[in-house]
Formats: sequence, C-alpha cells, structure tokens
Amino acid sequence: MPRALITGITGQDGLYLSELLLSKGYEVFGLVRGQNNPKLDVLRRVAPEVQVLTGDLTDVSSLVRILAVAQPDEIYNLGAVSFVAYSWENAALTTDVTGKGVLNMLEATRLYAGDDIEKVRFYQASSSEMFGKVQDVPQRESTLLWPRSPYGVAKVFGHYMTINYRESYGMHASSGILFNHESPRRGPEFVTRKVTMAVARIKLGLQDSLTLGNLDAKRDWGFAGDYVEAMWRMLQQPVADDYVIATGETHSIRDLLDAAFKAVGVDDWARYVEQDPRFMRPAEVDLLVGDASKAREVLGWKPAVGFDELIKLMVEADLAEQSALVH
Ligand code: NDP
Ligand code: GDR
Repeated sequence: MPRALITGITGQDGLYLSELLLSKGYEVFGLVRGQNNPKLDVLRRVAPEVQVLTGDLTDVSSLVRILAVAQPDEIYNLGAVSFVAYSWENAALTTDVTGKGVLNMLEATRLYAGDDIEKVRFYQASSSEMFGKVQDVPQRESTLLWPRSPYGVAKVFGHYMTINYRESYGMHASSGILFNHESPRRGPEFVTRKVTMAVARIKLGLQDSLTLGNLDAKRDWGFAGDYVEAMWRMLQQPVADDYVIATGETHSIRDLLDAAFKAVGVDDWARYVEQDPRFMRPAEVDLLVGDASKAREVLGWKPAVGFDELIKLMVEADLAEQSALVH
C-alpha cells in the first residue's frame, strides 16, 4: 500500500486529493494545523480514513516528527496562506508559510530520506499567480515570472527552491504551476465562490446585492477535481519536472457573473452588482491563460469540466446548501 502525506489537507485541493489517493488504495496522512481546527470536521466527513497528524509549516521540528510517523512514499505540499488579497495585509506571515514553509518541508524531506533520496517523491503547489504581469500569452513553463503580490513572490521562492532541491540533491521534486481551479469546496473569500453563493442567496431572497472589486480581470478557471489528478500524475513520472496545468480558456469576472446569474435564469445582473474600491488590489494580475500542452503530452492530462458547467455546478451546490440552512 503506497503511503502519502498531504499538507493543506483541510483546504479545497487537500480534500479532493485525499479522495483520489484513497480511491487508488493509498494510506493517506494529513498535516493539520492548530489546536482545534474547525475544518477538521469536514475532512473527517469527506475522508474518514485519513490519519491526521498535527503540525505547522513554520515549525520544522513538527515536520520532521510527522515524516518519521507517516513514512510517506509521496509528499504533496499544498499548505499555504493562499488568499492573494490577504497577502498584502499579512506579507510577513505569507512569506513564512507560503515561501519559507516550502523550504522547511523540502529540508525535512531531505533529512527523512537520508542516504536514500529516491525513496520519496515531492509535489509543490506552485501557482499561475507567479506569472503576475504576464510576459507571454498564453503562459507556459518557460515564461518569465513577474509576481505582483506578496503571495506571488512567496510562491516564486517555493518554486525555485523545489527546483533547487531537485538539481542539488537529485530529489524527485515536481512543481505544478496550477491556474485557478474552483469547486463547491472553494473558500467563500475567492471570487467564484463569493459570486455563486451570492447568486444562490439572491435567488432564495436571502440577500439583495453583491459587492465586488475589479470586474475586468481575466482568469483561466478549471475544476479542482480535475487538477488533483494532474498532481498525482506528476509524481508517477520516472523523472521529476514542472508542468503548467490550465484549461487554455480565459474569462473575465463579468463572464463569471453572466454564467452564474444565467444558472438561476437572470440575464441582467447589473442591478444586483455593486463595486467597492475595498475589493481592489494594490497591484492586479490582469490576464491569466495557460498553455498546458506539456502536461497533455507527457502526463496525458486534460481537463474534463468546462467553464459554464463548472459555474453551474457551483451555483447548484450553493442553492442546495443555502436552502438547507433556512429550512
Ligand atoms: P486553501 O486555502 O483551500 O487551503 C490551504 C491549506 O493550507 C489549508 O488546509 C490550511 O489549513 C493550510 N495551511 C495554512 N497555513 C498553514 C500552516 N502554517 N501550516 C500548515 N498548513 C497551513 O487552498 P487550495 O486548496 O485552494 O490550494 C492548495 C494549494 O495550491 C495552496 O498552496 C495554494 O496556494 C495553491 N494553489 C491553489 C490554486 C487554486 O486555484 N486553488 C491555484 C494554484 C496554486 P487550515 O485548515 O489551518 O486553514
Ligand atoms: P486569485 O483568486 O487572486 O486569482 O488567486 P481570487 O478568486 O481571489 O481573485 C480572482 C480575481 O477576481 C478579482 N475580484 C475579486 N476577488 C475576490 N476574492 N473578491 C472580490 O470581491 C473580487 N472582485 C474582483 C480579483 O481582483 C482577481 O483579479 C487564486 C488563489 O487560489 C491563489 O491561491 C492561486 O494561486 C491563484 O488563484 C491561481
């Protein structure tokens, strides 16, 4: 039975990856942060077989201890401060967790592997946010990185440190440069879920309007369930490498509003939507669209769920959740 350790297991991707690895017969261990983490209940419901170990990416000794217990064949480092807007307000914390946390995990992995570096494979959750002020359209593995947020800068550090451990120590360490991916499990602070929850609540008469920031930014949005499959495929390759994972399609926040309101039969959403500078960012990433042809050719990966289908399924899940809350 292969053994996997997932950091960030209580997050959106951690939940989908746990389900995927359990379905493939893995024994799954998850690093959970905090004394009484409220998200643990969801993990226990979704994937009760996961063995929970407590620790924190900023505490190297906790990582060393966890690796000694879990004895993993594969490590998926998904833990991060992941909300870009928050990273300006908490730049040092973001740097410690999202940036230095990667080094802590790589170093703990190197110590765990000892003389047998080949006994373990490492996945780093890199991000399209690293492309920032984009230097190519579409963005691919070779595109120059130009991050625009403390989060993006921290991810660039983690990305290059992962490559450095591969090149310095021969570690099987791969970095997935994943573009935005969403689902009904997406945190409500991210724009897709903020919109689909609000649309469901407006439809049910629980809310009158929705306040957003920049409506012109464009993102390449895919389905999280498809993207965790790509993570797993990267670690099954004989040689570690970096891969862009994306749909190759881009949509603005306005397109997102079109799709979400359409799912509840509303064509004219302008009367429900307000804008507030509070939700604008000090520096914006205007356009993301990825070229995932390397992943398609080497990993045989391609996304199954398209944009309209994704937004519709999120609105439907929020309608069900919100009506269950009021009934
Ligand atoms: P989430 O925000 O849903 O989950 C983040 C996870 O990190 C949570 O489980 C959180 O745990 C954990 N975490 C936060 N701080 C620490 C810490 N100090 N020590 C240990 N764990 C910690 O993110 P996603 O699931 O959406 O994303 C997974 C990873 O992929 C992240 O690294 C993200 O930056 C990256 N990524 C995501 C993309 C996306 O579109 N979703 C795209 C590209 C990259 P807690 O329960 O304590 O909050
Ligand atoms: P992003 O996702 O920053 O791309 O990072 P988010 O959904 O937060 O923002 C996407 C775009 O929407 C615009 N926007 C708003 N965003 C939020 N959250 N709230 C609003 O009210 C709002 N109004 C407009 C933003 O300005 C932005 O342009 C996500 C995270 O999952 C990262 O961890 C990951 O690395 C990247 O995706 C790829």
